[in-house]
Amino acid sequence: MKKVITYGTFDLLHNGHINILRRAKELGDHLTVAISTDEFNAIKNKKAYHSYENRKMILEAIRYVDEVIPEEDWEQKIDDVKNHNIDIFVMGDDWEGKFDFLKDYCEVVYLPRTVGISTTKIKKDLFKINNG
Ligand code: C2G
Repeated sequence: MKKVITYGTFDLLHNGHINILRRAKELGDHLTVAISTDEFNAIKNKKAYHSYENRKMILEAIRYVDEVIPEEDWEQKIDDVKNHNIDIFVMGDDWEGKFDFLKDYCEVVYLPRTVGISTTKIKKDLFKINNG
């Protein structure tokens, strides 16, 4: 069984998230998603609208996702790859090159981001709608 992993906050789920999850799953048979905890988001200077528990529940409902684990720090990826017997690590190409250290442990694949959508854009657009 070919196992894939990807990481992210996945807040305010949108088509860009679904596109990367679908393509990641298409690379193997099993997809693990490591979702940033609320505490790790604070380290990433991100404030998610949905709590970790709700983001986890939402991701677990997606057909492409087989397992959800917490992402608590920047240092856990090598252990995650080892402990979960991961064959392929996947991230959007806004992270191109940032995780090449994992090439010693698994295949590293950066996939093109979906253009025109982001959680930040959603928040900005909603602010404009609600504030004229
Ligand atoms: N993504 C995408 N297209 C978009 C928006 C996001 O392909 N329009 C991808 C990102 O490239 C990432 C994943 O969706 O691979 C999750 O995006 P975020 O929730 O923004 O995750 P991020 O804050 O980049 O956290 O250790 C890695 C970090 O946890 C990644």
